[in-house]
Amino acid sequence: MPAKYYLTTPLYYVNSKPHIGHSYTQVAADTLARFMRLSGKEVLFLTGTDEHGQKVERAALEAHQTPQAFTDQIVGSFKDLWGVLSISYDDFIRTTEKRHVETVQNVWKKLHEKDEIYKASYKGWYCTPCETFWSDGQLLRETDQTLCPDCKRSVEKIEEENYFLKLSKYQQWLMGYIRSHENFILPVTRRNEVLGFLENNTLQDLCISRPKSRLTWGIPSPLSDTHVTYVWFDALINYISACEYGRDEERFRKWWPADVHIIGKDILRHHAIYWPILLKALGVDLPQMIFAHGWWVQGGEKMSKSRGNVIDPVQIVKLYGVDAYRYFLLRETPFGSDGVFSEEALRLRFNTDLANDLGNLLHRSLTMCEKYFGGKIPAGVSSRCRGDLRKEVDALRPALDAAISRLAFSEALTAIWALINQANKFVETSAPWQLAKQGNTAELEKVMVSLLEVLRVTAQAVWPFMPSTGEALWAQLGIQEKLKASFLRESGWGFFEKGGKVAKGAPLFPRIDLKKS
Ligand code: ME8
Repeated sequence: MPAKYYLTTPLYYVNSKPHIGHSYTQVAADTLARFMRLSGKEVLFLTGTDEHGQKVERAALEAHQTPQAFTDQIVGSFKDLWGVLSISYDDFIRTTEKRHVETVQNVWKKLHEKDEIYKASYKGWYCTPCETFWSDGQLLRETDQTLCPDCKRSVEKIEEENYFLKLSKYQQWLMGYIRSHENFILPVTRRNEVLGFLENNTLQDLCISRPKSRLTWGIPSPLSDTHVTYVWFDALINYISACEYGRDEERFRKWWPADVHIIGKDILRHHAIYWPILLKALGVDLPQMIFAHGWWVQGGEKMSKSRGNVIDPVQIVKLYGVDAYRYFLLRETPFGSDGVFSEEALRLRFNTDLANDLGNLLHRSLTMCEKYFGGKIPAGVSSRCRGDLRKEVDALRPALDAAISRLAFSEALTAIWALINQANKFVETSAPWQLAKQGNTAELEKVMVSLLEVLRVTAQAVWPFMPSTGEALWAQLGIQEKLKASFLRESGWGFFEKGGKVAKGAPLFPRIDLKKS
């Protein structure tokens, strides 16, 4: 039985179309999923949409549509974009689906049976854009306005009868859990942030319902005819409803706990505080890891539709191609940090890393293979090639494993590019053109096969990040077997022992003329 790997993304609100920020989480999750599949694991990659709540209900109203018709339409734009970006998700869950609605209602009942829920009056504030409750002391006060401390927009005063989850009684337990599980919240700055918050604040119990008099677009509470489920309580449960919690014990045991929830740092509190406590109260294991990545910022602010500073990923992909876009997102900024999206920086990376380094290595190697060997890869040579390049190739896989296990995508790409650049230098230092002139065929063969081994391992290593590029490299090397198969070997070196025949194609990344664009 192969080991399993279960990873999730947030469920995105369907109040508007996706932008670069959403695509960032998807590309990272897709890369991780592909890497795990390449490593032989059985993967469940879950994504989807968060469709209930006040924000979506209002957006539907503004569009003069029913919430269901409105959400059906926006879900399409998410799925279309994931298609454009080659996102290989295994399951797409919508919080309006029957499987999810039933699970949420089941969780309500179980928590009630365990005496983890009670009813009380709620007096406080509500931020609709964030779908978050705030107490008096948490708000930002600016002249005559009362603002949400997260998004700095106006909040509404509310007083409602609601149901609450007993969050506060688990505060000490959660602090102990986070302290004793180093990798539970990553990166470490976010872990410290959560611990700092728990050390300096007393947790309030979590309101988990909204009265129907205020909101109808939600999952009905099985405990009351007059309440629907609070949208965050609804949405978080998707991570267990997708693997059939309470519906199919075997499937649930197979996949849960999740190996990683990938989220943006904006929703850290919900995932690192509410979610673990909800699971603890329910008697279900916690996920292995919650990774909160940074934001793409524009004009000093988080990129978001409501701030009007979004960039449409489709336009970028049209100009530069999907693989260059995916590469840029994961290479430019360490995954835990904020980044500034700039086309200028993308063009530079395109010409330098993709066209000059990778494109050139492929082109010159295959050209030489054609020129000196008529495109035939010399057989029986690979095992005789020793030296630095082989050492680098052997070291790449463990380096990638280490980086990817910490979701350090940029570090992983840096390691791959170190190998590519080493190979480019090797061409200069070994000067195959002189070996050819001297008639030193034995040495020329070794140089040639070494370069092709590097390209072969590069094809596999870049595939999770840039699937079409990995496959194009593979095809140009003339390899018949599936790209996946040999990545599992201890050392990939020796692949071309039997020889082969290259199939040089068009350049993968034709340089962009920076003066023209
Ligand atoms: O919060 N930079 O949905 P949402 C990087 N429905 N990532 C960004 C980003 C940016 N500028 N903007 C958005 C919700 N994201 C809830 C989640 S989960 C059970 C419920 C990404 O549509 C990032 O992953 O507001 C962030 O956490 C997510 O989109 C928020 O999406």
